[in-house]
Amino acid sequence: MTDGRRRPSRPLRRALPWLLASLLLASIGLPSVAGLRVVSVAPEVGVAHPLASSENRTVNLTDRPSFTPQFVSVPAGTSVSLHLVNVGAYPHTFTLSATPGARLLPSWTPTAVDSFFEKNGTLANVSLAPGTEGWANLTFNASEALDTFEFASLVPYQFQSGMWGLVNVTSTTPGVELSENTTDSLSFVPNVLSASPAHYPVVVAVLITNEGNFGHTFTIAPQSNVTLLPTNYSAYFSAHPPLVNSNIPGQPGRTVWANFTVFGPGVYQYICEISGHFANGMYGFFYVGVPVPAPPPAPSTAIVDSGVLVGSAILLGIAVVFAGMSSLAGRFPPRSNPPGPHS
Ligand SMILES: [Cu+2]
Repeated sequence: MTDGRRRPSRPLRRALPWLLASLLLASIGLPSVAGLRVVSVAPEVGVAHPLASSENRTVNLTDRPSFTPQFVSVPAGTSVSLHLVNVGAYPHTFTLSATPGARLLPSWTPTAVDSFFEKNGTLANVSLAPGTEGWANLTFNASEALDTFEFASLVPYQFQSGMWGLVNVTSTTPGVELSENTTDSLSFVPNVLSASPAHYPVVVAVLITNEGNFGHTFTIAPQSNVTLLPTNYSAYFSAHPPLVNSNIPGQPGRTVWANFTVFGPGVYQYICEISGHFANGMYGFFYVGVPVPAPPPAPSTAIVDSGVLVGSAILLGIAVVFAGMSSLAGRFPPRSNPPGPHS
């Protein structure tokens, strides 16, 4: 039996291609295992909460330079104290315009910004040395509902570098009230809204402020837990009319109320229908009566995450089984030869 003599060298040779193929499979599989992990919603900029009267808010003044949060909602008819914290190493100011709807232009020089406030007045003007804190106590009466007031830092060139924000005064209508902003960088700020209504249906009012020159829409899906794509939203909204489709005129400081009714809890996606805006990331999610997912974890220092490890372990296990099977295959007794002509 010549076959019998060769057999001992065969198992490894037979196993090798299986092993290589399995490793290849594993290498193809790893990225797809990683890809299966659901990426959470677009980068979280902020969470708007249902407004509560006399709620105090903290606004951080940073060296980026920026105000965080940049947009603050204050209900009309109440007093709100803004807790101002300079978290940076440079001085900053929180200087709030007294003129509703007025916008500072980024092209203005520091002198022009100063003279605007000198001429038109301020609702608050707090200078903060590095590491210090202060308060701005604000009261808006009912007639100021829907007004928007800009704040900025008067330290030269901080406003021009982006250190500004808006106080959005919302109405006192019952129900859930939220505020939202649209930007020329084609985004909703924040892109995550949340509310925990006590009952359904619930009337929701979103005060939308356009900070830029581009027009936008606030168009929200009527069904919860539907994820729209730039390629299918038109067809979707044709079949399922949006809860609301508000046009936000392209003018800095313009405000529009989007009022709609939500009939049950869930996650409702909203988008801008202006051509190309959704595809550029202009969308957000409204979490109604369900928890907002935790923001994506900070990048891990681990080289691979646990999901990838599990996936590769499974695929390597398959590789070992294949290798083992193929090496054993050679050890099974050969099928009995067909009877020879001489037997
Ligand atoms: Cu848009």
